[in-house]
Amino acid sequence: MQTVTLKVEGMSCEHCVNTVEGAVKQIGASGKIDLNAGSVTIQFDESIVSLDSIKEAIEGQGYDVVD
Ligand SMILES: [Cu+2]
Repeated sequence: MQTVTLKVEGMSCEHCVNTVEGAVKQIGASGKIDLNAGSVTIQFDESIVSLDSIKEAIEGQGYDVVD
């Protein structure tokens, strides 16, 4: 299990939290969002899902993954 914290721009409210968490969950990872920090801490199993696909899932919802 890997844990990675990503900076994500554009999250501003509880709706964003649900959207991003849902997108991450849908591809088999779990994400915890810190709105104040603008970050998402992701836990995932590399054999199931790649970090790239997690970033794509978040960006697919209209948010920018900065790093
Ligand atoms: Cu929002």
